[in-house]
Amino acid sequence: MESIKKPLYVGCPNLAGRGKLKAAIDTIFKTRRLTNDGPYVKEFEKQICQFLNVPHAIAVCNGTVGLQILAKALEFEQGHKKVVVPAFTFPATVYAMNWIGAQITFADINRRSHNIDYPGRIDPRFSYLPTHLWGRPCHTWASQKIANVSIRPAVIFDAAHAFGCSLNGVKIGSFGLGEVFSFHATKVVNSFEGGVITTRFDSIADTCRLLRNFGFEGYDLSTEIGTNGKMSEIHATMGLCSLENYHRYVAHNLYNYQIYRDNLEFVVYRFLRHKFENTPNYQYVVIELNPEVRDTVMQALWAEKIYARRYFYPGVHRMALYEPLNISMPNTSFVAERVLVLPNGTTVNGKDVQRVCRIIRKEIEKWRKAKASKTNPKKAKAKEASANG
Ligand code: T4K
Repeated sequence: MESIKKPLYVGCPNLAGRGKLKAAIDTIFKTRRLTNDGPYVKEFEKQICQFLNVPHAIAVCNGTVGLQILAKALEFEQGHKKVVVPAFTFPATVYAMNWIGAQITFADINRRSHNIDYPGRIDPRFSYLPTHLWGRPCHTWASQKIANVSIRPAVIFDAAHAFGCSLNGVKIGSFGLGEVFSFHATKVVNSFEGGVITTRFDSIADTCRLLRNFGFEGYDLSTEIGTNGKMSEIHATMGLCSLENYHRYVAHNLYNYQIYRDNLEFVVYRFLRHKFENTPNYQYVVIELNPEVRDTVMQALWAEKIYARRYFYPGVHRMALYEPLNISMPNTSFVAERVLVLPNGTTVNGKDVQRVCRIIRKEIEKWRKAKASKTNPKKAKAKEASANG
């Protein structure tokens, strides 16, 4: 029976800990401590440090502002540096850099990893901001040992998708000069809205804390042109409830991912796999389809209220701001024409996944048959006749 159509979304929020959240709201009402580095934010930061095994976590109002603060702390906006960003990412990666006045240089991605390749020798005139797309680590970038804070060119990571993921046993969060996670509603851990900057370096953490709060040192003296990037107490409370349930969320995601993989791996153009040893969070289930059929599959899913997404079509270099530059990113275009992200998370169960897979398989089968009958109509007819007995 496929008549009851429960809508399925990519990124429907994982929710848990309602009782705890209510109790925390009572405390917040009692103490009237709503924001400005309050006790829930401090506790959230402490737990993130423990979870990611990183010495500094600076909670912020969202991932985009987190990227701006971290890049500003490293002076990416100074004219002498250009920042290299992937063309295939959520626009926030790139816009955050533009917003602070950094000069953008797009890099194309690798078709297999969907991340930007390490160029072998990095150019001292640039800073670099790779994204760990879909939570899959930027392997070689992250493996570069950065021993001290004065190392340039600066490499920081957009880790918005990668909370809890690791590379060769090291949790993402301590690579490069710093990394930024998103706790947006759609992420594996959410704080309604929110994000966190993590770094191994004391001086970077200190500057980020200053920039997060208008540059204030103490009550009166502001020493940096900062912004308001603070996380509120209620957001931190939600983050704590989410974090407590992280392993349950990931187990649920993994269960669904395996059903997707069993049903689709040999049907679709490509099923993006995660390396189990990199402790993925499985929040994003990503397939690639032949461009002739990708949008047809998506439409068939949407007709059944299954809101699969073409993230991050058509690539940031094709967004209105950059379109006139006519930049060619062949791998980004190749992948953007094929990718479809499928619903996952705690609101999606195994039966839902089976339903999604059935629709995808059916549409692909239809497309293959139509194609075969176009190229060799006689053979296709004979095949159909023998299949029908
Ligand atoms: N870097 C990367 C690589 C990122 O992917 C992102 C954010 C960032 C940086 C920036 O981090 P933040 O500043 O956001 O912390 C969504 C999110 O808004 C965005 O945070 C996220 N990436 C991006 C991948 O996805 P949309 O415009 O696609 O979201 P939307 O509203 O269509 O939501 C997706 C689906 O989730 C909907 O179909 C319904 C469901 N949903 C969504 C929300 C917000 C719910 O069921 N409930 C909800 O409250 O951008």
